Amino acid sequence: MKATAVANTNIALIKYWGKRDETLFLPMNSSLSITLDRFFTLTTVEFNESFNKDIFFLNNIPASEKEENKVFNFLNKVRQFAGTSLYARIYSENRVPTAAGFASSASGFAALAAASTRALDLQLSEKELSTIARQGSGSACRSIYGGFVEWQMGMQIDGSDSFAKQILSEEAWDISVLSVLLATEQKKVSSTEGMKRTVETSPFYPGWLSTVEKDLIEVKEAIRYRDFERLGIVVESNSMKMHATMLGANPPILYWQSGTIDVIHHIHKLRLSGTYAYFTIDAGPNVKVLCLPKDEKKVYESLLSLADVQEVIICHPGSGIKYLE
Ligand code: 2P0
Repeated sequence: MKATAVANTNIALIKYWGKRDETLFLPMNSSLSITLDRFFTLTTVEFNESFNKDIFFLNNIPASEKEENKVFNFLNKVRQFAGTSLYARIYSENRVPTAAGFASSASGFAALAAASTRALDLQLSEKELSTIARQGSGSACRSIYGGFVEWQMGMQIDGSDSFAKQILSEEAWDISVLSVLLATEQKKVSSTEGMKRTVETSPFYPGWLSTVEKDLIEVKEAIRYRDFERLGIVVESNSMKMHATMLGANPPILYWQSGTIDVIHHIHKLRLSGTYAYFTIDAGPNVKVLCLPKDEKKVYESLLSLADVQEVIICHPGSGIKYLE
């Protein structure tokens, strides 16, 4: 009763920000992401009658108590779903550099959901797997699939209709996602805490909710017609609106550093000079820049010339869950 799965991280083009149910990880709004090809988590899960407790190793060392709690809580949900009380050993390798500014929770819980359910021989559809992965970390439900992926928020109180689906495969449209790493990453408010505070205290949050569905429709149209400029405009605006809701929280949440703002201005300048590049920023100071593959080298080199930029990692659309035998 053992299985190994690999899941890639994803970057949201339309952001998930806020939960309507914290236990079930049900979002306040639908979101849309690209699964990337460069950063992933590889996880092996073994269930055995001889084990007398759960064990979780992360990157070859025993995980912290906080990490264990999140993982074991999730495993309890899988056990309940499967009707088993067997304990497990989990070995996980995160090939997501913390400094890269990608949440490893998306690839982490997608890989854990896939490996644990496969080890228990549950024959799940991707939709069912996505619904389960969501309950480890919201964004994980999108990493089940490759390419362009939409997480439909759903309406049901039990979350049965809140799962992701692929809207375009990774082969169907190649765009470049440049992950821009800035000099320092200060201790930050976790996404989970940040979204809770925003929903509860920001007067701008209703404004976010009233426009996100329109942004989602616009991005889907842009993807359908492979209209990169149309995509970029709405992606950048959606990310800015998410950060505006956080600035209105009490106490306010500001994830940006001065280097973040330098990259924003730099991208605007690139566009004025005729290069179509757009940015998006998650719950941290680092920036992701979208451009067409033909402009990738030029954008990459220009970003490296900025003082606070430490490294730029070029990604492209990647695949969904893979199982290793
Ligand atoms: C996203 N983020 O759509 C948004 C945009 C960060 C900013 O999903 O609480 O680790 O585990 O569901 O999924 C990061 O939050 O949060 C995230 P939980 P998660 O990608």
